[in-house]
Amino acid sequence: MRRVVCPGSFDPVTNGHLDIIGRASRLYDEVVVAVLINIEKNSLFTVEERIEMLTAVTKEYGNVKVDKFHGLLVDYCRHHEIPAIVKGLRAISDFDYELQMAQLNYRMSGVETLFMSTNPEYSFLSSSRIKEITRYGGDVTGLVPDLVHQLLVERLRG
Ligand code: COD
Repeated sequence: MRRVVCPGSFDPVTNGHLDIIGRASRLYDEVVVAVLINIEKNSLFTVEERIEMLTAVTKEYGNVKVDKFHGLLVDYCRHHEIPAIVKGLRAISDFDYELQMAQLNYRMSGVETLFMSTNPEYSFLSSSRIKEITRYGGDVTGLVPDLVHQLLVERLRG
């Protein structure tokens, strides 16, 4: 069975993330979406809330599993015998950061990283911008799944 991991913070999941997850799910038998547990980062949603959202919005793909991890991603991959990571690339700025991480991950473990170019419709999207726009009353319809939109409005505008 061919498996790949799609890691991230997903705070919250956007349509840009979903596009990469959906495309990966057509190439692999199973995609494991792995949410990083990062106690140093001030997150809007808890890891469990993010897992719930991801589980709901990836249900239709049929071969996507959602999990969490802490520590090094390659340790998670080794433990679960997943040979590859898939990442989306939005811009050159992503490339600089992602290339370094991909090379270090390969050096540490032999786990490969595959890059998928972002869908131009979502190339400007990030979870941080989505939170900022929602916080100040802007409309993010069409940029995040409807369920996420609703939860964002509840959390940020009370
Ligand atoms: N279009 C396409 N792809 C996108 C978009 C978009 N609009 N937005 C995000 N993505 C993709 C990117 O590939 C990104 O890598 C991924 O989705 C997740 O994005 P975020 O913002 O939710 O998550 P990040 O960037 O905070 O996640 C970073 C990781 C958790 C993957 C990374 O920090 C990690 O692996 N940490 C564990 C510690 C470790 O192993 N470090 C490496 C040492 S070399």
